[in-house]
Amino acid sequence: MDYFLTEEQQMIKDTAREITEEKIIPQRAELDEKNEFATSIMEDIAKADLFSIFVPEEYGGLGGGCFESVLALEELARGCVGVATSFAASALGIFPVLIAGSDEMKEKYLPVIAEGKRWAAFGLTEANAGSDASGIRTTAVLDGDEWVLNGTKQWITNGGESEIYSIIALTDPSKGARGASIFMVEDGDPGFSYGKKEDKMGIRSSATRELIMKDCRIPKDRLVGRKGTGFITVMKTLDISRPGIASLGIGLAQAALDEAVVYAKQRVQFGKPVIGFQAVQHILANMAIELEAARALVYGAARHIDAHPKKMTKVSSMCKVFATDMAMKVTTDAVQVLGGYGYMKEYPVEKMMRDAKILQIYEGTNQIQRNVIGQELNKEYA
Ligand code: COS
Repeated sequence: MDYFLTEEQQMIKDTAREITEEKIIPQRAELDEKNEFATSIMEDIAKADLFSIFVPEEYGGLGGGCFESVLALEELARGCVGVATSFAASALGIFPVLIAGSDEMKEKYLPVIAEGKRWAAFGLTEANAGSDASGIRTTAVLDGDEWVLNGTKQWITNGGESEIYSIIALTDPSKGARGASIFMVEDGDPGFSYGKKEDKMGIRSSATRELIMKDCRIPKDRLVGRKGTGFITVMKTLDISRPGIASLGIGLAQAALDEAVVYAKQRVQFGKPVIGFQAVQHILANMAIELEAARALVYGAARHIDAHPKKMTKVSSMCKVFATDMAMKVTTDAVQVLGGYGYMKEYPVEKMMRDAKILQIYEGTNQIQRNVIGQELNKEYA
């Protein structure tokens, strides 16, 4: 379908697709097998200037919006959701600065993020605080001119690979969510270290590690925005980033559909290519319908968010749920179309199915998204 992209938007899409075809697809199976972070591909993405998409022009970026980011992410995810996740996680890590940081903080971090030479990461989740984001236990106490952070963050995408981390910590534990604040912690800060790299089902070319803060001391001015406003900034951050996860779903599903159609045209059974059988055609047709419906919703949501940044919560969650549930189904169907071959590592669809699962879990499970949508509907009809 024609989504009437501008010349610049088409250029972003084409640039990302070129990286997918030339760099990601040839390496993805090996990176997956070895559980290896795609450092050189991240460098290629930086050279192509894609890290700068969402950074305002005054800080050296392209000044694009949610829609432009979605276009790039979709194309990268066609190649590998692990790589696209690493790219997306850098944006997630720096969104708090964009949303609530001072001019000085923006000046310090945004140009280096736009260049793509340093990556960011987002430290919210803890062992006992996943869906219940306000249940975090990490604390930050002011001691003279420094904040002292203590706590452990779990399953942090880009952990150990990034140099810049936005960390959510309690500055007033008695106030729960209203006592949370965000801090920028940097690789090499005293008392800051990493846990072991996790061994995951999918997105294995992305790195997931613990972040450990033991009397981690950082300068006073690394507090993002005002003390006690961290939870709201976290919620806004997730609102902006969730369409990105949705777009990983559409890129991944597109790749799975492509594989399934090509295979179905080649595979001969009962004397003809299996695409000639209605049973297979219907599976493919449903994959295509659901994918295009998801793409239309994700693009529409991203454009809505760019136009109405104060009204993004519901559409953001809606597109995340719809596109990622779709990706799980479409990748599973692709394995079904390829049959025994689909189950083998020799073909890429088994990896696609493994990669799809995390999309329904991270950046807020799809059950949490439905809670958010329900709460928003409740407010709308009050
Ligand atoms: N934008 C701005 N503010 C928001 C907001 C949003 N989207 N959502 C909530 N808030 C505000 C509320 O208005 C409330 O403010 P006040 O304290 O001033 O009233 C505050 O944030 C707390 O909101 P709420 O009471 O709804 O918080 P809950 O603890 O009930 O949590 C959910 C709500 C479940 C939605 C939240 O915990 C969540 O998103 N969890 C999933 C987290 C996640 O995505 N984890 C994945 C790891 S991070 S990659």
